[in-house]
Amino acid sequence: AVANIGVVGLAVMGSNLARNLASREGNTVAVFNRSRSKTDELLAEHPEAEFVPAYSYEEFAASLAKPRTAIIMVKAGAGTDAVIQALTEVFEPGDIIVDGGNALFTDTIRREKAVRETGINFVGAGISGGEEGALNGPSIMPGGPEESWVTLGPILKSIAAVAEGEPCVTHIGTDGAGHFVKMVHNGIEYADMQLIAEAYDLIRRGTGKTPAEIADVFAEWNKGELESYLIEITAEVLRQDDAETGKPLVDVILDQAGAKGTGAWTVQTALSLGVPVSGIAEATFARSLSSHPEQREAASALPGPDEVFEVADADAFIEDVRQALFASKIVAYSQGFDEIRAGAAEYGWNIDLGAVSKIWRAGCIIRAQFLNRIADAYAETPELPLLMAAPYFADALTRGQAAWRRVVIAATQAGIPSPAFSSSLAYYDGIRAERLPAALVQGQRDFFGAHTYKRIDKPGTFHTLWSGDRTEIEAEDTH
Ligand code: NBP
Repeated sequence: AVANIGVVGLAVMGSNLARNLASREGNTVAVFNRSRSKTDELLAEHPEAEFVPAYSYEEFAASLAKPRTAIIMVKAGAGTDAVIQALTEVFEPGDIIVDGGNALFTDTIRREKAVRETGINFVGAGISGGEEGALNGPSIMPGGPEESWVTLGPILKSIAAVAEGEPCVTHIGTDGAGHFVKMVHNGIEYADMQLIAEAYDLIRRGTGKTPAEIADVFAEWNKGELESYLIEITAEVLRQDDAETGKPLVDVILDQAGAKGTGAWTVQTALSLGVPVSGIAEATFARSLSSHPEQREAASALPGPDEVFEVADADAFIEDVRQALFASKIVAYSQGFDEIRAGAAEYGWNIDLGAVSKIWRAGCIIRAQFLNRIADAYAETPELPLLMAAPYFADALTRGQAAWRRVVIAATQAGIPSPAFSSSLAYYDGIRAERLPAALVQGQRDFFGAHTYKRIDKPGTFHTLWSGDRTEIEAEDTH
């Protein structure tokens, strides 16, 4: 037993993670893959790394020092269950099994409970950053039992991305907390990407600028408060020309966005928790809408506005769009953190929201300076009820709201879809409203279903006898 850490599953993510681990001082990495060929390929292609290859689960277990620690990087779902089953047969109490795949957090809760029965520790860890991150330093979101963190912490810290001297990994909470937070990270990523795409579309259609010219706009924005990896790569994509046609690449890419499901999970979970993540939901739906060519064809004859959209002052419009983008982004992140807060309350996780924002500063797709401001807000007020109401964000929204409204009005009048911009603004106006028409909805519910209502002027629960003499009675609370 010579290895201190093992990796099971040597496809692109697993082999890159194994190479990352092997490159760090003090690690000896055992590797195993179901089919032998991937293990042999990894060994042949990377003779510089000192791997300890295993060709059976028994050999793999024997090569690991105790407590044995293994990271699973296989296709999420049945593959993960099969590997967990096999490892629990060859591991012993006190050993640690880490699932680094993209598991649904409820599966992780289920697996943790089952593995715990054997005395083995099970840790579901969200790993973000794709292939490149796995190799050079991902953002890692581990859940699982606290005691596993003693062994696992130093290993994960050794391979994680580093932001301002701090490794992008922290113990998120017990059982499924890590995969939950990774899921919401991906949801926020959907919203951020959709917002950027809407900004590009509005600028292009409003000013007639070419994609390469808009790339310059994004590169400029990347120097300010919007600075982020996603803004940076947007400029790169917009600047790219297609080798075959000479056209901007963005004009030859089919406009149907794919998805692997984590955005949908984020929205489904938010619906169950009763958390309005409208920006993430609209971003997820926007991808679905784009991917129905037959419906888009059927709708293509429906009319839009008659006037041609052309802004009078391109520079002023671009600045408005920048402010609308920043304001909408604040809403998206605020909603995402609200979902994590609600998830933690529901599942009993003690999640440090400031620490979460810090481990997203490097290694993952939504990395940005902006996350420091989120960490500051939670450092100042750990029990912050709503992130966007914290001073830094409230200031930005106060500065940006007029521009935000102008952009949403312009988009609406021009018939340019901006679901994420406009839904974020609707959320902003809803959450800040002194009074909402929810009062009328309660009245309707009481009318047709005797669902009762509360009053603003006295405690208790009430029902109006709608089908009788319409007097009000005190009622049992059926909200
Ligand atoms: P894949 O998701 O393509 O999975 C392939 C691996 O799973 C192979 O090693 C395969 O072994 C193994 N496997 C399967 Br399939 N069924 C198995 C079973 N029943 N028993 C044992 N091994 C089994 O690999 P990936 O793209 O490297 O991703 C790995 C994980 O990381 C996934 O959960 C993914 O969602 C997650 N992730 C991926 C990315 C990314 O950018 N790709 C980013 C973040 C997270 P074989 O060689 O014998 O077929």
